[in-house]
Amino acid sequence: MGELKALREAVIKGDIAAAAAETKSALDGGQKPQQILNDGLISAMDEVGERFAKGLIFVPQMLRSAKTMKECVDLLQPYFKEGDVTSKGTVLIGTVKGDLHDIGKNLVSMMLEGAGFKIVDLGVDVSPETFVQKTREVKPDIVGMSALLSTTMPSMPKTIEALQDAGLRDAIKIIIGGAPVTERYAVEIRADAYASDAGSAVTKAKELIGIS
Ligand code: B12
Repeated sequence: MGELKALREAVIKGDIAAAAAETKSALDGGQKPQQILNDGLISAMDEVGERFAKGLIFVPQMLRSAKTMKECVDLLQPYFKEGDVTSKGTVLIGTVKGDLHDIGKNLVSMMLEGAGFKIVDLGVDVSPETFVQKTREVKPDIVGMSALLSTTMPSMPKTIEALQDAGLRDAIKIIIGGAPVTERYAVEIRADAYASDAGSAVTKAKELIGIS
């Protein structure tokens, strides 16, 4: 547990070298990757968010912590593969228009991939038009949308509407997530599912395509 405290602090400080070393040492010490992720990395980003909200740190520090987290997640990635990785279906995923946060989306993608889904990642700031165009092209089973800002959440219903107008809505399942997003919001905008974290995103995605 000592390593996780040190890892948390290194991520908050944005000290990439120290955080990578702590991640490796936690893995070598037998800590579960899921625990390192939740209690070390995600918990550190929550603290970073709180410090930012209080005006104690600013965007550059937040960005530095994000980069640090990414390096550590890369070290954990090989541990998140499930045994059977035959393709379970395709997920088209992106962070909605106006929103540049991608750590959560990338984690969800990584876990889904580890569980056997094929991922087509559209990146960040994805417009409803791009979601429509790529849905037409890729023909995914599931479309996933991420939003971290309350101001970009309305891009989700706009995207769903655009998919509906394009006649694509009935051929796909839609799952949404991101810190300000809720189950209730998912119901309100008629998404098919909501998940609060990457682990439950996998469970929900399997349910959506009937392989739970
Ligand atoms: C890192 C960070 C940044 C980085 C992002 C770097 C990157 N590459 O992503 C940078 C510095 C760029 C940034 C910028 C800004 N940020 Co910022 N940021 C954060 C911070 C600290 C952490 C986010 C994060 O990565 N969390 C860790 C991940 C693992 O968690 P997560 O994203 O929630 O994802 C999990 C779940 O939500 C879910 N999930 C996520 N996506 C999806 C998708 C699907 C389909 C599913 C099923 C599930 C799912 O699963 C994930 C894994 O478990 C948060 C604080 C916070 N606690 O959220 C603020 C925060 C989100 N930012 C905030 C703000 C205000 C901004 C800025 C406007 C600041 C500014 N003045 O410029 C800009 C906006 C830029 C833009 N247009 O997007 C506010 C938002 C307030 C609000 N409610 O709207 C927050 C909450 C900070 C705060 N407390 O004030 N930010």
